[in-house]
Amino acid sequence: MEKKFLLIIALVTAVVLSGGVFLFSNSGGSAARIEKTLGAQIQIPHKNFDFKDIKYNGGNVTHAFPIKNNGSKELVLANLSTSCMCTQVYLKKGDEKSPSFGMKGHSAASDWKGVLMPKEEAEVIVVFDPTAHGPQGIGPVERFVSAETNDPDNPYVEFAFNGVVVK
Ligand SMILES: [Cu+2]
Repeated sequence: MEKKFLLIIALVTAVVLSGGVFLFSNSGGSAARIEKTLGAQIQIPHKNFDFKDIKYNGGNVTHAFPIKNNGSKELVLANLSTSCMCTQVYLKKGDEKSPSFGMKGHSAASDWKGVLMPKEEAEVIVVFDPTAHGPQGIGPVERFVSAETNDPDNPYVEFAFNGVVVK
């Protein structure tokens, strides 16, 4: 009888503990920390894009913003995030894709960092889901995505896009 009771206590404790661990891991890791690097220099040919008409039923639309490390030291990007839950962002370098990041506070913080060697190029890819806001989301949209960098002159960069969601 006493053994059974102890077993139950052990089981309950195990469940509570694993639940605690799950909750903890679900609350997200810590954001990446970046040190400014003299000689890292991000070059951004364009920071704005107009999708014009975006068909509500046409599926996600994407745009690639090219970036380049124009400096002499490694360029680091981290803490990518978007202004809204309808928008995702990731970094693409050749065939390599970073994880996809969403709206700050709505997705777990990530310590992911992307590195561009001197003269290396990459793309900041934005993905917009025109159905994310439902039929009420028809009409003009304006969103932005952002990233932190180790470029002392551009520690925070933003890319914006706009368009009109149409039926
Ligand atoms: Cu949105």
